[in-house]
Amino acid sequence: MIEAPFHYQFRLILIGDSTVGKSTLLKVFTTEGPFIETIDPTVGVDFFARIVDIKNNIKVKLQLWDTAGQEKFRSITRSYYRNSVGALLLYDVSKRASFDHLIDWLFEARRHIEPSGAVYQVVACKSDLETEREISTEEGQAFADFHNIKFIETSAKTMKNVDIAFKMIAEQIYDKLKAGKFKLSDEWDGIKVGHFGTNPLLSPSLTSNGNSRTNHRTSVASLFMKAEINN
Ligand SMILES: Nc1nc2c(ncn2[C@@H]2O[C@H](COP(=O)(O)OP(=O)(O)OP(=O)(O)O)[C@@H](O)[C@H]2O)c(=O)[nH]1
Ligand SMILES: [Mg+2]
Repeated sequence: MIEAPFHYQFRLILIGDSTVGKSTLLKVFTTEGPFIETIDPTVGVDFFARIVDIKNNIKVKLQLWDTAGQEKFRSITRSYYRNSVGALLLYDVSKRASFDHLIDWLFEARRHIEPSGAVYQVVACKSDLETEREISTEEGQAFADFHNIKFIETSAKTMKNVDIAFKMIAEQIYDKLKAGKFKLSDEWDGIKVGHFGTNPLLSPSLTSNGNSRTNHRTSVASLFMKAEINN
């Protein structure tokens, strides 16, 4: 299968307590399939991908690493931080503990993501659970403001802000890239120049055409083994 063209590939990692909704958000984002209520905790890490259109007609392939929130997988998931250019920090608006732990997730990511300079974004999940809500929008926003990172509230169930959440972090990374804040190299997987073959930052006249998009999800059995070997 020929892959649809894209200008850049960004590698992102999703972190947060178990059951906040990381895998569900990724499933509805990458398949645009309906929300299905399931209990299926991630084992180690899982991988998703989707091409999104962002500003300036730029197409970005998002490589999305879904980590297990359960403590017992922590040593495996840690090995996936290093090459990321962005991290999404997720909490469940109906679970106070998941919000309280966000600071630990932020420190954990800052400690392990190399090189530094990665973009962080807070994503509040399950905004449809209005009657069970324990964290207000204002409180979530205040946390993000304090740490100087962006905030968005989502629901995988209603699809509220799902696409926007991913485009938002992609645009922040793109803006930093444009501002010369990232140094691309073969040794770093955080940002890769894509199949258009030309760096649009060097060739501003390049515009995208068509509306092609790829969605795919890869089994991670082999990646999982690799993670164990790395540890
Ligand atoms: N009401 C509601 N429930 C959701 C939403 N997103 C996820 N859930 C439910 O929350 C539970 C946990 O979702 P997961 O996506 O498996 O959570 P996770 O963060 O991937 O958990 P780990 O893999 O253990 O780290 C499941 O029962 C989902 O159906 C949402 O937007 N609204
Ligand atoms: Mg999961």
